[in-house]
Amino acid sequence: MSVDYAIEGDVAVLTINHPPVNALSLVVREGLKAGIQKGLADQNVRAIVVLGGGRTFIAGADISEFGTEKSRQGPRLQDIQRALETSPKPTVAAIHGTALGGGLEIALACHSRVAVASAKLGLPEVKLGLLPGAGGTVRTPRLIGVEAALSLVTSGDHIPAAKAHSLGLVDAIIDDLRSGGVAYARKLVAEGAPPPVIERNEKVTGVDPALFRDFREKTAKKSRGQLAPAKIIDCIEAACTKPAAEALAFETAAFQELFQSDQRKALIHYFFAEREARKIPDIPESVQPQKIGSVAVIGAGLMGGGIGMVFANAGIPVTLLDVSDEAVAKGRGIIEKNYATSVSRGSMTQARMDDALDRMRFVTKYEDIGPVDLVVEAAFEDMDLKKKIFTELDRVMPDKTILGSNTSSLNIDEIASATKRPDKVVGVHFFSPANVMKLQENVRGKATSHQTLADVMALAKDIGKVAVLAGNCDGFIGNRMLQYYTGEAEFMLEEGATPEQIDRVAESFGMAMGPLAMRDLAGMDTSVRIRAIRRKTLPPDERMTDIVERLVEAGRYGQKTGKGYYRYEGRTRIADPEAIAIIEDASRAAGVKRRAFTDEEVLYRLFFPMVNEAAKELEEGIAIRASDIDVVWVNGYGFPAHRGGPMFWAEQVGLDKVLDTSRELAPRRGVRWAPAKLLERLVAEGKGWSKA
Ligand code: 3H9
Repeated sequence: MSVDYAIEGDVAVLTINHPPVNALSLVVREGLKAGIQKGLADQNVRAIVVLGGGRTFIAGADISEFGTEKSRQGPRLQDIQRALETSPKPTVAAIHGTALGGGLEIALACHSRVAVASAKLGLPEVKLGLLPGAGGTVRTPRLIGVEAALSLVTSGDHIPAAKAHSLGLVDAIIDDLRSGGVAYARKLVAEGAPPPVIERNEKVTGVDPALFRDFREKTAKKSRGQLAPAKIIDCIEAACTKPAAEALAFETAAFQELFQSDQRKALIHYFFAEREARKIPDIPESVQPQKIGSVAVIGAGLMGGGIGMVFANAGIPVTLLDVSDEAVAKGRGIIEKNYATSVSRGSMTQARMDDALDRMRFVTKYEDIGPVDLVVEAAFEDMDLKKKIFTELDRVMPDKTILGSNTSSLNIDEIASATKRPDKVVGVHFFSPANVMKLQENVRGKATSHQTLADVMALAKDIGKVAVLAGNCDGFIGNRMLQYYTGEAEFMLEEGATPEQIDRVAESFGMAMGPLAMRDLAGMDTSVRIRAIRRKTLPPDERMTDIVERLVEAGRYGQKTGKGYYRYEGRTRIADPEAIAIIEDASRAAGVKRRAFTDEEVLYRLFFPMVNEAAKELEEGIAIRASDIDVVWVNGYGFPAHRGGPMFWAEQVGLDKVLDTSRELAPRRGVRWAPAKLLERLVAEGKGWSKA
């Protein structure tokens, strides 16, 4: 049975047993409805408690049922809510694990909510391009006030039980789920149940309209291009200006509208993509991940320090090694400064910062690291240096220790060859700043064992990262594609597009920052160094533009010199005719006739060549699935999740268009830009990536 019915004296306890997360699938909705009816009909029952069996309360509507026949069958969520809300016998939701989305909305329809201290509550629909469609926007402000409701629902955050209690979202914190829930139900029987949440109007009357205006402005900046946050604000405003029944109808209409949107489809694709990426088809079930409980990081610079913070923040003791006392002191100083900034911004408490720093140890000798489960090497991108480090690590570390490299492009097999344990060598590539960016791109060498892979894939969850497994090639999944993105931005500049047009198109598409503004931020002098190396290995039929080099020659290093592709006033970028003149000179020197670009052309040329390259990665098995590539780009490169990732988006636009662009560019760019065989086949067969 998906919902178990039991009697505890005079209280009916409905326990949802629908692993893994008790989502509100058809069977659960049917089970809840039947359970409530049974409780109401039973003369001896004076109250009803709803709780979740297994590890959680209810994770919300069953996302995998969305759009299917099952979602339209049986009782609706709202029917169950009405039964709970209008019940003459008090109803109580007893929460553990997570109460999310429709799950929390079920709880909001009960007379009271109680939770164990470890529980978390939230309305994360916004992250799926949706809004709470079962009264969440109408009941939440009635319970916790408009301001708190706006921030809870537009952020989609999961808040801990203690915070939920202080806001009034839950009425009490209990020690034991079942007995605590039953005891609270008896208290309501004795004292009388409070009125249904939907009838409590105090917190939604007389609300200043300026509150919504201000919140809209703030949210528009944060959630550029996303539909759901603005709709949520509309709904919460309606909850304050319309009678409850009308506000509920308004919410339903807004939910339906979002449900039909491409953003909802993209974000739900992304939700499953992230979970799918954890599954590595060839790892047998018998290989169970072993917990990584201690770590060392080689290199305490910007990258190594950031990686150290990731582990320390996750409660894992970490030893950082650098070459000298000075290097160690410098690294420690940067880490402390980063933490201090987090504390001053309020995103971390002083106590958490102290705890994290207590978990960090700094050393200068390999012998002083001591045995750890995993080492992450984060030294310069120099193969000889990395091989020396790995030989040292192989010597001092116990046999069981996994040796990981944070390299962003070097050959993992060659690194592994410096050790006697290639099965324990793996790429563990974090993105800068490591303590902020979510991606952990793990790279499999030819000898990396299943156990090693299982361990580093599982690690990601413990440290709050999103893991994707890549094969071993230059640049792995993400950076291999990036060359085509930034490369084509440069070619478009040379052909007549302006920096503002390229960045505007990328940013209005939803990229966190346009490719050229990004390079200005990172500093062009760094680019020039990397480009000089790349030029040496460039295939003979390829060329690179020299715009970056010309800008640097003119002292335009980017933001740090106040000018690059743009001129800067503070951090504000301003179009600069001087930069355009340099770009025009470059076009003339290259013999390229300048012309105007449409925004659509800019968009396609930015993303299609890299999607073509991604198709080659799929062909070669560098990426396991197209959706893994989406996860890499959303978490490592700021690709907008509401577009689903580059592969999902390209498929929506049409793979034939990707192919057309590749066919058009390849003769001018070189053989590496030629259309991927896989892409040609899929287009010829009218298929998408999933049929690859
Ligand atoms: C909603 O409620 C709309 C309402 O307003 C109603 C309007 C009318 N459905 O993440 P995990 C699967 S919208 C179906 O690895 P964790 C997941 O795919 C919903 N399946 O575990 C995975 O499957 P697999 C609002 C779901 O412990 C497995 O469960 N709710 C759902 O790291 C384990 O998941 C949300 O957005 C679901 N709702 O995290 C909550 N949820 O093993 C979405 C999970 O085959 N869920 N699955 O790969 C989550 O945030 C996390 O899953 C949760 C557990 C925190 C619950």
